[in-house]
Amino acid sequence: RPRVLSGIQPTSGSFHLGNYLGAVRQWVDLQRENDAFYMVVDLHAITVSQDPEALRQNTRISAAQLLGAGLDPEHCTLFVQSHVPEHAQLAWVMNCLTGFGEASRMTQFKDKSTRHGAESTTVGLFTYPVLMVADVLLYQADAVPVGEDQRQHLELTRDLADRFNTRYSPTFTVPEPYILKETAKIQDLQDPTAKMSKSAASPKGLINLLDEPKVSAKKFKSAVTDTDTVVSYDEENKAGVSNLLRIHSALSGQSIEQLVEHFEGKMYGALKTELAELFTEWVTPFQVRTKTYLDDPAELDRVLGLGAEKAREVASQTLATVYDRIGFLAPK
Ligand code: AQP
Repeated sequence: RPRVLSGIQPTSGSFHLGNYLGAVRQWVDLQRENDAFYMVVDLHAITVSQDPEALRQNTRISAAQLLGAGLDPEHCTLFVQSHVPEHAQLAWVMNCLTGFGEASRMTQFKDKSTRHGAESTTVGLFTYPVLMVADVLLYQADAVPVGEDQRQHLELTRDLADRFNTRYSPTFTVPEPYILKETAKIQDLQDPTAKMSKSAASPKGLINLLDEPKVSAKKFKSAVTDTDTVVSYDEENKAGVSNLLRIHSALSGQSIEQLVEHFEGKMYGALKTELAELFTEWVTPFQVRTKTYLDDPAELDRVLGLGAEKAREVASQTLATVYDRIGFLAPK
């Protein structure tokens, strides 16, 4: 079976709708037909400053949301990145194969370091993409389900896998991105030219999955659109409406064409109201399921413990091969 791997940061407790539609939903769909490894990437989270207690709690909340979204530990391996030390170990090796200029071209680093300012930009944030390279290559993943914002990091992953394979000998599977066009980039509801992100300029643009559904419904209803009145799909001139249509389509399963027909003669308000209802219908049971896992921390820890064990079996083998290929003396 093909291998898939992906991860999500435990940085803010609640996942947002972009995380879910862009990534997590695909993880759920892929878990049955693939050998799937999914993780909460706490090593990535500390590239920006984290409160220790909040990080621990958010790691649990993240794992609970993944289970609430439909990951089934019987069908996938779910674990916490720091439970598998090989991630940090392979990242060091990969750091030593990455050009400084090559790493400097990562646009997400440029964006984030500008946002944080030079003083609070860490070297960890700079090498974050290389840690991601290690995450993927450790598991010999064939496909990596992520949102569009991760495409460049996956290109780097492919380049470094090739480089290692050429310099030493074929060792790593060169992975393919798995990015679904329709949901690759969910936009901010207040600024539809920007991607929905936890570091949004205005909290009104961000749909948090663990917020009261009423709060999110209100945000959908006050989403920024345009001065036209016809519901139609046009990413360039009607970015807001197009974003709402894509979210609707993802949640309802109807195609954009069907939706445009359905909203013919209706105003933007009808689209927003329907979307708020659809979201509430989906998110309410999601929240209930997430809460059951959060209320049973012993079970959650058991699932994560088993996941880490399964992950280490694969990761330790890859790392041993890598150490051997690069010429590290084996300990006796
Ligand atoms: N707006 C989005 N549309 C589609 N996919 C998205 N992803 C994130 N935002 C969108 C995808 O979600 C997965 C997890 O990403 P992450 O761990 O980087 O989560 P995050 O830090 O919460 O992402 P943000 O909100 O974008 O935060 P910033 O900008 O502060 O880092 C990934 O597969 C990602 O592509």
